Amino acid sequence: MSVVSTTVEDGVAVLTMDNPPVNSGNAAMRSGLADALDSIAAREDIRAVVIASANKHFYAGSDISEFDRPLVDPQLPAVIERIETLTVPVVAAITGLALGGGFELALGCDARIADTTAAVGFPEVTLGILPGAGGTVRGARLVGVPAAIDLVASARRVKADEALRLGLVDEVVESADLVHAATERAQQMQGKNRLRDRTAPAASVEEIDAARAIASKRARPNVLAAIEAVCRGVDIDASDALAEERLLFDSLRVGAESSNLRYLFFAKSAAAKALRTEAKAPAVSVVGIAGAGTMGAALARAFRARRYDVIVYDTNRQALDRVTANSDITVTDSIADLGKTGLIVDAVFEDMDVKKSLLTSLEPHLADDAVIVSNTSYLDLNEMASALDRPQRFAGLHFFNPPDRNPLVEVIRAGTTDGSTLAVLASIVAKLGKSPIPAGIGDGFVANRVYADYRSQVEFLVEEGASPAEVDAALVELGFAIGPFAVADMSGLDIAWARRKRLAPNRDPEQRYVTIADRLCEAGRLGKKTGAGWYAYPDGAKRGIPDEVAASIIDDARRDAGVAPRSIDGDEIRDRVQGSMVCAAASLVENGIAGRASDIDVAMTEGFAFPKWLGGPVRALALRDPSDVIDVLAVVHRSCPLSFASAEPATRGEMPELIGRILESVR
Ligand code: T1G
Repeated sequence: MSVVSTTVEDGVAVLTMDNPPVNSGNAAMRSGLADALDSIAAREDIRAVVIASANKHFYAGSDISEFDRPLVDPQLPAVIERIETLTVPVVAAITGLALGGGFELALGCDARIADTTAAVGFPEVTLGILPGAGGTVRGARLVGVPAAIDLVASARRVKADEALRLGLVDEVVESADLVHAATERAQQMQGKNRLRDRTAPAASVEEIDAARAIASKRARPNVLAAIEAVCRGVDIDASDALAEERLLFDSLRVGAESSNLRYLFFAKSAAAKALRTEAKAPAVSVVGIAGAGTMGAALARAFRARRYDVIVYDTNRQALDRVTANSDITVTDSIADLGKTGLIVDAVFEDMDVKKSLLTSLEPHLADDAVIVSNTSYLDLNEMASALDRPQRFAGLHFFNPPDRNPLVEVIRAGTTDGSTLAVLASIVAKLGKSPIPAGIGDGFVANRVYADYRSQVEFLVEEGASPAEVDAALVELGFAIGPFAVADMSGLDIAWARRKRLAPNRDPEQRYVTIADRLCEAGRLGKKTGAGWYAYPDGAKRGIPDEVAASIIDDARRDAGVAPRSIDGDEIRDRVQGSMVCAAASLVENGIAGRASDIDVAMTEGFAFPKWLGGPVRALALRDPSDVIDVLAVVHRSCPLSFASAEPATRGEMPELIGRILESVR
C-alpha cells in the first residue's frame, strides 16, 4: 500500500502523504510521490494538483536513517523535478512541519498554502549537511539572498504568520479549510509559477554582507558552504545551481561530522523514548516553583517562556520581588497557593531537612494528581520521597545552568515514582523543548558524575605540569567554546569547595586529591566574582589572564604532592579528558544509573558544550583506532587507579571488556 494516495475531483488531483509518525521522506514516500506524479502526467483530465498530508506534519524532512548508505532512487530532486515538469499548477497544503526536504518539496510547487499550525525551515545544517534538494536555490529565488542565508544557516523554524510575512507561504488558513483553500488556489492559477525560473529579489551588497557576517560567526564548514551555495546559486543557471548544491550535500552527507550529528539526533530520540510510558499524563498548565533563588527564578522563566502559568513560592519577600521585577510570573509567600498547580518544582536550598520539610508542608495543599519534582543535584531522592504520603507522585527533574537556555534535563525515577508521574514529566520536558535523559539515583546522577571525573582529570593535568591556560586552550581546540578553568572562574570556585569540604570526612584516602582549588579558595580566589580564581581579572576584565599568584599556588601544591611538573601536550590533555568521560560512562551504564552509553554523549553535548560534531566523548573515542584507545585508557587509569578502575586492563595492553562494549554500542 503506497504512502501516497490520490483522489481526483473536478479535474483537481489531491495527493495525500501518509507516512506516520512524522511523514519523514523515506524511499517509500519518494517513490509514492513519483508514481502519483507520473500517473498524473499521463492523464489529460487533470488541470491542477494539491499535495497534502494525512498526518500532523506535512513532511518532516528526509529520512535521516537512510543517509548512512547510498540513497535509493528516486531521490528527492527527481521528485521535485516531476512537480516542475507537470504543465498544471501544483499547490502545497502545509500543515504542521515542513522541514528540510519537506519544505524543499513545497518550494518545488507553484504555490504554498499553510494552516495556522504550520512551521517551515531548513534544519539540515544541524545535521552537518545543507539543504540538498533545492532549498538554497529556490529559497533565495523566493525571498532573496539575505533572508535565505538566515533561514539556511540558522536552521530556525518559521511559524505560519512569519512565513506569510516573509513570502515563504502565499496564504494562511485554518486547518479545516487547508485542502479546500489549496484546491481553490490551484484551480485559479493560470499555469506554472516555478521558483527556479525566477531571479532572486534584489538585495544590496551591504544587506548580503551583513547577513553573511551574522550567519558565519563561529560557523562550522557546512554552514559556510550553505551560505556560499545561497550566494552563488542566484548568479548561475538554476539547473547548474541545483546540481552544485546536490554535490555539496552528498559530500557532506558522507562526512564524519554529519554522521556524528545524525548519531546524536537518534541518541536524543532514544533517550526521550526511554521516558515514554503507557500511562496517561494529566495535562499541566500551572507550574509551581518552590524557592525564588537564582535557580528557582531561572526555572520560572524557563516555564513561562513555554507559556505555562507560573507561581513562585518563597518566604523571602526580597527574593520574590526580584522574580516579579521583570516578568508576568505570580509570586506568593503562602504555600497553600501552590495547591493550584499541576507540577511543583523544588528549587529550595540543597539541604535534605529543608527539602523534606517543604514536601511535608506542601503535600496537604495539592490535588491528588499533582506531581512534585526536586531539582536537587545530588541529594537522595528516595529519602526525600519518604516525607510524602503519596511518594508515587515524586521524582527528580534535574535542570542544568542556565535552565532557561541549557537544553539538558535529567529525569530521575525514585523507587516509588509511578508511570503517571513519568508520563507527566515526559510531556513537560517535551513542551519545554528539552533534551532529556533518564538517570538512576547515584551521586551526581549521570551528567554531573561524568563532569566530576572530567574536572578531576583536568586538575590532575595541572598538578602534573600543564597550566590552566594550556588545558583550556587544548579543549577549545577540541571544540569547546571555553575551557574548564575559565568556566570554573565564571561559576565560582566556592560551590565545589563547599561540596568537597562536606564530602571530606568520607573521602577514600586512596583517592587522588588535588589541593590546588582548595588553596585558591583559601587565598580568597573564588573566581571572576572576586577578581581572581584560576586566572586573574584585573579591573573586572571579561577574560582572565594567567598570573604569578596562581602559578605559585600551583607550584606549592605540586611540591607538597611530590609531583615533578612536566610539559604536557594538547593531545594528551584531550585524550585524558575524553578517556575519563568514557570511564565514567562505563561505570554509569554498568551500575544501571545510565540507560545507555549514548545518553552520556547527549548529556555532554547538550549540557556541557562538548563539541556536537564529534558526537560526544564516547562516540569520539569509539571512532578511534582500538590500540590508540587502549593507550589512552592506560594513561587515564594511571592518573588515578581508584577513580578509573574500569580502565585497568588497558595497562596490560587489553581493551577493558565493559568499555569495549559501550564503545561498540555507539558506533
Ligand atoms: N528521519 C528519520 N526518522 C525521523 C525523522 C527523520 N527526519 N524525524 C523524526 N524521526 C523519527 C524519530 O527518530 C522518532 O522515532 C519518530 O520519528 C518520532 O520523532 C534533502 C537532506 C519532526 C520535530 O531534521 O526534528 O531533509 O524514536 O519523537 O517530538 O535537504 O522528529 O519513535 O523510533 O522526534 O513530534 C531534515 C528531524 C532532514 C527533522 C517531530 N529534517 N525530526 O518531533 O517526534 S534532512 C529534520 C525532528 C533533509 C533535505 C535534507 C522531529 C520532529 P522513534 P520524534 P516529535
